[in-house]
Amino acid sequence: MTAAPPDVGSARRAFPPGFVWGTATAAYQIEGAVAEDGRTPSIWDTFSHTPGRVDGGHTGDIAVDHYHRFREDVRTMAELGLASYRFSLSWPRIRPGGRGPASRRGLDFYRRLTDDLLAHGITPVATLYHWDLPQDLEAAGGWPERETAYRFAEYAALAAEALGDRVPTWITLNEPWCSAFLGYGSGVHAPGRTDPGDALRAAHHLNLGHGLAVGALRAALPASAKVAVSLNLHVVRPLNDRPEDLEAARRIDAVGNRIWTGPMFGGRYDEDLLKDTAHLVDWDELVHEGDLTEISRPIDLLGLNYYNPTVVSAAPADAEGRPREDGHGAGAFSPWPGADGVAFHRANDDLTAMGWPIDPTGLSDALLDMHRRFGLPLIVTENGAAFQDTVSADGTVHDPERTAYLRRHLDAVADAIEAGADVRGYFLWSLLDNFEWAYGYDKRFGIVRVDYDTLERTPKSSARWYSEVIRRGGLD
Ligand code: IFM
Repeated sequence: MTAAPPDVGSARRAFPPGFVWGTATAAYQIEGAVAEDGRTPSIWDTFSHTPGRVDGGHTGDIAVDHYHRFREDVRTMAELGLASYRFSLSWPRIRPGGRGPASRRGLDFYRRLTDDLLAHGITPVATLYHWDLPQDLEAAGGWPERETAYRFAEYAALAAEALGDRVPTWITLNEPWCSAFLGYGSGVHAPGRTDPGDALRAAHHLNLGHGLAVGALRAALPASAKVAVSLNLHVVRPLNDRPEDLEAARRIDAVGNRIWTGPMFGGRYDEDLLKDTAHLVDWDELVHEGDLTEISRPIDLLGLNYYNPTVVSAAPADAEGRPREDGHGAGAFSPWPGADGVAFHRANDDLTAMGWPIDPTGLSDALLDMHRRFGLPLIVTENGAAFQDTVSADGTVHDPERTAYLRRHLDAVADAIEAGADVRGYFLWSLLDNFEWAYGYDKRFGIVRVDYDTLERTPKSSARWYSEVIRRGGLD
């Protein structure tokens, strides 16, 4: 597939000049090669090898073998006309065991990858932490321990010193809500712990790690480098405007959103959040003097990952009948510490293969809300959908549902831009079908299909559609 010469501006709904079109992936989901070149296990290696944790017993051992096939993947991106590629660096590959010196062999992989991207005119965007904490650091207590934040900042410095000459945009954390609350609260993600106090401690140390890493990145990177964070801010909507439903929405907004944006952009944890969770954690002991200053170091861009809105109400008194579905796996333990009386509802019945309701208005609402509240340039660092793809007899994959999803969400981004939000780019999740965490390989988010027997890649019709959007600079 060869991309036609750019014809930017010819689209009926054109995006601003310079708008960055990209795709996104993450190391554990695609790389494989988990024991190669000195890489040590991460919490996801341990978790996926624990029976019963991941559907089908799937692991990231091979994933889609991007470690060995990255040149083919970069070539595909170039053929699609992508301007940028967001990938994550594997902490246990770059700093095996999470401590000590950087691994030259680990860094060399990312040097080869970024050199190849640049040679094809694709700008690399590196995420430092997409959930693969070195298992040795988990053994020492993991994110609920303060020390982990310091180790993270050291790793950030090592990565930036080695790759800062070729990576212009750095993202500290991807979706820290998932790391803290799915990893240590509901336990449906690695490391699979279920203690609400630990989940809150993890949240603060992820925030601290972010702030310390911003400092480390600024010290190591050229002044022109951009530093960002990717948050999966929840677009929280009350089911009704009953006061108790508004109160449910407030609680979820506090522990889903403001627990990150409060300290990062305001240098504080909001009083209502502290009150909701005071029975679970001693905040005075947890937050040391100077932490909030550290966490609120200015960043250049705010990344939003958006998939669906979160509709909530007060739970009915009869807890048996209370809907528990919140789109993150219905485990026995809640990923929402301090929000016990809250019930979750589907926004509608138009669902992706994840069971997530399709509602693009959430994306425009979130972008505008962030624009108004924080005034920072924004990027959509993830958006996309899993569907049950079928391969035709001639080997092609026609995925009109994914194309429709993408079209509607890009329209929503254009709406937000028109209404004044400063949105600089869109990174489609995901380039390739890949390891979808606790769901294993059955949920396919890629615009490029991967045959898991042969690892052969086939761009789906959505990839060709996206390529055309890029070529025209917008939507028709
Ligand atoms: O696959 C994940 C990604 O790793 C983080 N954001 C959501 C995606 C889809 O679940």
